[in-house]
Amino acid sequence: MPQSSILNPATSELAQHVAAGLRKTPKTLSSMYFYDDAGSRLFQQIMALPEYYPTRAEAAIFQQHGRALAAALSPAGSPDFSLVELGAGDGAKTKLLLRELLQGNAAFTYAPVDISAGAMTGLVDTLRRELPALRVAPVVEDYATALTQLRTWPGTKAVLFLGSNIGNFGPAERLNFLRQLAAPLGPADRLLIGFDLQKDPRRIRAAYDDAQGVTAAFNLNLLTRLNRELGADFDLAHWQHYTDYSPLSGAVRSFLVSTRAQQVHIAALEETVDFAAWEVIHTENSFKFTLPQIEALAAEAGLRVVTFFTDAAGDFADVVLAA
Ligand code: AVJ
Repeated sequence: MPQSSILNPATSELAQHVAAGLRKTPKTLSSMYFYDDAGSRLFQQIMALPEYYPTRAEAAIFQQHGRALAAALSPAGSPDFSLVELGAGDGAKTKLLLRELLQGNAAFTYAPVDISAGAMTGLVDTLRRELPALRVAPVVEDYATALTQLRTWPGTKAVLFLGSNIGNFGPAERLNFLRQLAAPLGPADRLLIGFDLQKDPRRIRAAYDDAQGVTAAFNLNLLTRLNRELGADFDLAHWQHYTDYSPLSGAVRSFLVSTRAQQVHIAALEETVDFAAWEVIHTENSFKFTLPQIEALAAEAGLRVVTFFTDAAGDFADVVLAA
């Protein structure tokens, strides 16, 4: 019997996404699907690259302003406080914050949400070892499902969305997402959102096209995933990673480029897709922001900026928001 993609809901969601995305002009796939276990591991490698500054810049903010951040997030004397982190990944930066919070609030729970089960297992294991006193309630879900859970979340909460994950949304989706995050917030609840800031366009571009080719492997891994999970036959020898940055739109755009005319068969879709020579699949947007843009976005989403934290170099901002 052929491996069934219809019976696995996650795969069938991927199948539907790919069918719709490859019918668009330009062909488009969501960066959400980068994060299978291999993709999550490649992203860990990206975070350690010399060119990929956002992770280090945000870690610098947490190191420098950890105490103030913890204070801005956790209201004094709240008995059942939880820290919900959307897209927790390896949680490396968050650990700095967790340590601060543990010192001040004994009864708090850390609820990391991540789409990758592998990343989550790794995170829970390290937390058990490094912060044995911490209460951890892991959630393996995508953002949309996690947002639904926030509506009925008990107690006071701070919701973290770090690492400039928000940069993956286009303007309309971003506003919609923030409004959804804002809706379940009580007066003591807080949001902490990490925004990568606009800077030297060459530095930004280099962060998404590193010399070692790890980002290329990360982007191309999406095709490997489609080969495995949807029975596609993408030949990786005829695809390349390409990225550009526009200082006007603030968007880094990543593409998979078909280096020759080719056909790809996707068994799970019972479809053959034509690619012209140099045709692209648009796989990711990574938007970069200015502080005034962040203020305007917060206002539009009905949120109040409590505090802006930036690193000394002004590369990155972590913004505490309240309803
Ligand atoms: C995880 C979405 C923050 O856009 O910078 C890194 C993903 N893509 N290199 C980003 C990514 C290519 C990353 N985020």
